Amino acid sequence: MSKHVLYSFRRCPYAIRARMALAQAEINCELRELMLRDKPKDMLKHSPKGTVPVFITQPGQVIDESKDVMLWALQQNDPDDWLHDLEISLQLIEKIDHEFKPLLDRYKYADRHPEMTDSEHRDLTLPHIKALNEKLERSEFLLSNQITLADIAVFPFIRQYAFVNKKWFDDLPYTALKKWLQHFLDAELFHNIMPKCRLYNDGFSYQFPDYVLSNIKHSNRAL
Ligand SMILES: N[C@@H](CCC(=O)N[C@@H](CS)C(=O)NCC(=O)O)C(=O)O
Repeated sequence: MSKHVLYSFRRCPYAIRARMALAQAEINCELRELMLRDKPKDMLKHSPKGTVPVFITQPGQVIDESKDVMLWALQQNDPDDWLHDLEISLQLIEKIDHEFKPLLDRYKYADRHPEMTDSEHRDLTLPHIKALNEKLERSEFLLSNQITLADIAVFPFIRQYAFVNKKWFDDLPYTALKKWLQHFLDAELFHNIMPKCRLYNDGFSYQFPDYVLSNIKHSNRAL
């Protein structure tokens, strides 16, 4: 392969955290935007499990877990030392990915889980939200006054959570968490990785992180 390749879906929180780490590390790659209902065949050939993000390094190593893409990127270049307190970051990410995320999905898609009411689903998420807020009352970011991998990995999920019902979220008494979320929503890094993209399956890809559009003229090409 002539350059690194990233298969991504703009709104996916896992893909957002991967793009933020790749941009922070100034890793250049070809970004291939997809729709989850129409995944590129060449992505599935490399990663049959069919989740995004999928990152393929220039020598051809397939990295198809968002946390691993973040780690790979920051191990190449970590200008602001996001990898400090790595063990604690990884523990928090584990908790968010495996405990909070399933509850977030149930809250977001409560109609698919009629065994409980919307507000009962939402109530189950609150201990996690409260715990994050308590951390952020102690320091500016989740682990300290410096950004770590944990902040970048967790932020896209809290963003998703907040926007399920923004009015309700804004009325929560968790001021520290809301301030932290706003910090990342306003960050240049976040804005830089969120442009709307045309689809790889329609023949387009982008130079990342600059988002220069290139027309690749063919879709589903073999890598
Ligand atoms: N553990 C994976 C999870 C990635 C994931 O589940 N991504 C979602 C999109 S947000 C996905 O690709 N789902 C597959 C589908 O809906 O077909 C990671 O961290 O990369």
